[in-house]
Amino acid sequence: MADVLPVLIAGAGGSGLVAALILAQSGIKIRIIDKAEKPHCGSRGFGIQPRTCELFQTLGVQDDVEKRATAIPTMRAYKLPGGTIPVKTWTLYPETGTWPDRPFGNGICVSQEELEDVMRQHLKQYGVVVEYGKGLVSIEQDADSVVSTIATFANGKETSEQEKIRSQYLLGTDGAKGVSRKLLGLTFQGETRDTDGMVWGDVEIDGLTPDYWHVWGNPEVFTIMARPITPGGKKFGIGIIGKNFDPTDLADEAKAKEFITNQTGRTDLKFSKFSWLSYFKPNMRMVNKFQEGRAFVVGDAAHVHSPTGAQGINCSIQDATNITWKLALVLKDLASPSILSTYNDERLPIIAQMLRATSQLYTHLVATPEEKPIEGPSKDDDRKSGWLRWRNSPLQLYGVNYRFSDIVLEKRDPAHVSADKEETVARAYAGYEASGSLLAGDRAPEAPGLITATGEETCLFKNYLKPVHHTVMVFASDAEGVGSVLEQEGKWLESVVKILVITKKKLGEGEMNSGRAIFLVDSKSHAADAYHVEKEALNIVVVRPDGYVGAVVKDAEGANCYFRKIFRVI
Ligand SMILES: Cc1cc2nc3c(=O)[nH]c(=O)nc-3n(C[C@H](O)[C@H](O)[C@H](O)COP(=O)(O)OP(=O)(O)OC[C@H]3O[C@@H](n4cnc5c(N)ncnc54)[C@H](O)[C@@H]3O)c2cc1C
Ligand SMILES: *[C@@H]1O[C@H](CO)[C@@H](O)[C@H](O)[C@H]1NC(C)=O
Ligand SMILES: *[C@@H]1O[C@H](CO)[C@@H](O)[C@H](O)[C@H]1NC(C)=O
Ligand SMILES: *[C@H]1O[C@H](CO)[C@@H](O)[C@H](O)[C@H]1NC(C)=O
Repeated sequence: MADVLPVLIAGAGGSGLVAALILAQSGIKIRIIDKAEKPHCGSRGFGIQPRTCELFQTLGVQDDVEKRATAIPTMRAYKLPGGTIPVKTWTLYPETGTWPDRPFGNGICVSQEELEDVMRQHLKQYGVVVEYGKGLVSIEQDADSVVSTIATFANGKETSEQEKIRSQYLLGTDGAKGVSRKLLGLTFQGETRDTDGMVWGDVEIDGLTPDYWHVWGNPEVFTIMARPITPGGKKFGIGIIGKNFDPTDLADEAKAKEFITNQTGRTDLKFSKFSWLSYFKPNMRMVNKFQEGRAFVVGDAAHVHSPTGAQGINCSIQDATNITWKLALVLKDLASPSILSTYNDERLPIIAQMLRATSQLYTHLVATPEEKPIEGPSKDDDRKSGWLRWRNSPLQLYGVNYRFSDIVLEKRDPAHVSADKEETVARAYAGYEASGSLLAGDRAPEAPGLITATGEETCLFKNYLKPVHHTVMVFASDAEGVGSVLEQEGKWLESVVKILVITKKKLGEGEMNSGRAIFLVDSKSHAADAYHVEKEALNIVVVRPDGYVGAVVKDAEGANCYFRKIFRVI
């Protein structure tokens, strides 16, 4: 198998690039191809959920993403006809603050073309370059490998030039229109709104202030939107969203401009050339399974949703983080290939529930006649959400959890573990917000205010929780507790398990007996609070590479017990 590539990634959109980056960071050799001859342009999926920002931070790309990001603009709707008198000004999301354990507030906007560029820049540091103009055309599998046939594409057409790539695993990240799903024989069921359609595009507009996300609506027919892309600039992302109205012919520059001018009455607006313009049919579909043999589908290749709720990128990136850490362990022969099936088990219920939530939002995207925009804020109006207000907190994805998963272990709070698996699966997406509990399977929260041995202040996401290793966090009140755990550290493979010892007070020099643990003082108690650590007790929280709590246990043997679920040998 020496000449066999470990992983081939087919498709270099958001999912493929994130998967590539995590695998590259894990030291796994990959190739990533894309049928397109050059990177796609267009803002497309521009809304990034705060949970995604957290994952970007652990990936080490968040600082670069932020440089190209803007805040989600305030929305403003105008009276028709006329189109200039504001009738309502509001925010898309109810203002959410930031907390020590949730450092990112309301999410950000970044054009997908920018986001993908950041990922490509980071990949380059690992010597990985996207191979453009190479499309997957067929897949054959045997027990040990996948053979993918790759065709060279030129001028948008498949040429007769082909290459066969043998790999141990294949990730199909080729998007909604990709072929991997079909080649693997997966079904793609759900709903298409046949009577509806949308047109999206990026264009410079003279005469429109970049201070708002502008909205003109004709109830029950369409909504026209213009979202400022660059602060203080002229570039806008425009959308024409129909309801029982399918604007197929409007994916044409002249027609789109004419329609917008006609319908908004804003004859004063001057449009320049569109840098991107595309027709889009609202689809809400998902595959029946995420894995076939040694091939996996990830991102839009596995599920497409209405753009409402901006879950596409967010969920795609979660898929990618989910499968990659497991693949990396298997390829290093540290975990059994059977762990790969948990990708399907863990993602399927979450995506199914997310689809239901975004479909519901979609229904509310175009205002109904009773929901005519009214002056000023009104609670009732917001609840109906007809005017693009997203109140559904699960959209922020904090609730996504794997409490139901067979590969998590909860030993601290067994009373809270529901014996009813169906019930826990049903809450995989919405979660347990406000239940005041933190159990194995939940999102691992952030904790700032940690002081290193050399006195620097630090936090978990930036420096410690990474997509390339498990993190064992040992919370102890005394040196004895710490010692009892660190005696076992030799069992946890250093390359894929990091150890943090988090104490209230600094331990003495002679009490820090470890060749590898990092000792941190929880100066403001944020870590103890976020992880629900009781003062006197020994608590061990194991965080998975994907940023979820794998285990909450009371002693080192508990941690061993968890690791036996993951690793071949411990
Ligand atoms: C108009 C529009 C607006 C959207 N708005 C939002 C939003 O606000 N928020 C949000 O989260 N999401 C939004 N989305 C969805 C978002 O763009 C997708 O969820 C996201 O791009 C999924 O990433 P992906 O990597 O799975 O797929 P894609 O980004 O589609 O990438 C797939 C890649 O695979 C390549 N490919 C295709 N076939 C092959 C092949 N045979 N071999 C090799 N490569 C292939 C393609 O060229 C492409 O580069 C929007 C999408 C559209 C179209
Ligand atoms: C991700 O979530 C944010 C909201 O938190 C949303 O605005 C954004 O559109 C989503 N992104 C995508 C690509 O769906
Ligand atoms: C714009 O309005 C004019 C005049 O009513 C009409 O002829 C034209 O078809 C309209 N264009 C579009 C794209 O709706
Ligand atoms: C899989 O892993 C990712 C990130 O590591 C996480 O965000 C996601 O929620 C996990 N689970 C599911 C079902 O996506």
